[in-house]
Amino acid sequence: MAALARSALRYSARHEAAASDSFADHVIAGLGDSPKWLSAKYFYDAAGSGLFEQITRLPEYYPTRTELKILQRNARAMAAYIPLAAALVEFGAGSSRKARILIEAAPQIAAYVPVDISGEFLAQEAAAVRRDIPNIAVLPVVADFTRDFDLPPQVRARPRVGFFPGSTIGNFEPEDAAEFLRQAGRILGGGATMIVGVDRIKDEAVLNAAYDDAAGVTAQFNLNILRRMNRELGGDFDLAAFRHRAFYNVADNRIEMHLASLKAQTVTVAGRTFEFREGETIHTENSYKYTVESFRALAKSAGWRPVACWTDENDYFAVHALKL
Ligand code: AVI
Repeated sequence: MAALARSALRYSARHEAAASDSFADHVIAGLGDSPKWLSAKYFYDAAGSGLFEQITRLPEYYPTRTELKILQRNARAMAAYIPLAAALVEFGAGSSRKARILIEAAPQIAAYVPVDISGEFLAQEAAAVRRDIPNIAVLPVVADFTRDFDLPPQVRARPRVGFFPGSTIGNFEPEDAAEFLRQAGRILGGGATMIVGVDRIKDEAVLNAAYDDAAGVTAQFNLNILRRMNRELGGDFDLAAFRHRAFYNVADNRIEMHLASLKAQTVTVAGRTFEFREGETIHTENSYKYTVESFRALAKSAGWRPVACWTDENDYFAVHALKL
């Protein structure tokens, strides 16, 4: 994933409202609150993006390879939902690996519109897709995909298909996920199709292992936010005095990631001082899981009509097709 590629993710609308766009203001609001929190969007500096790439290859982290398998096995069936001369609009594009599977299986796709906040990475990916698939128009848009943005004029007359893989939708609070889908519908317009990857509710042990891997990569990914505050905001976090905690919250259908303070301590960051009790945590991420039905209900509440769903032999992950 590109550095900052996911910086559009919100921990929740409430938290976002409490903090302005600057990292320092965000940290002051989150660490000054009770319980303490930080937005998962700040995981993705260059080091965090590299660690996330490593996570996607871990034996315990099933989502990436499961979704890839679902896409590979069902791309032709998915292509049946893609109209002639369509534009494929990928929200938060990052790497084009998953979009390429759809593009190869659906020669009727005439344009690919990757949308990402990281302009540099987007330009590199766009150049690679242009080189490898010369017969489609590649029209990158540098934008925060959670906010309103304009589609390039060249695709306005084309049928549009949205693509949002990776279960990134799970990192939104459910009400924000519905708002995102509503907004995607407004951007794509009437008659649009949307293809969304969603992680499913499953055995707790499988979920817990995926977010607390034996090699400790997810722990490093979580702790990296402390390293980032030290570097960018003059913080004095002792990384050895915090521990990664990840667990499945059954009542709320979500993995929660926290950083737990191993002792009572005082930390200075962004020019402020924050007290930690022993065992007190900073809540750094939620990753919501859905059943096929609960995701369909969410999509319907946002104005979309679920038309198809593809899954894997373990029922771990689902790729949904929605129509406006
Ligand atoms: C980016 N997102 C879909 C990942 C997830 O599974 O929620 C982020 C992640 N956090 C820890 N491991 C992976």
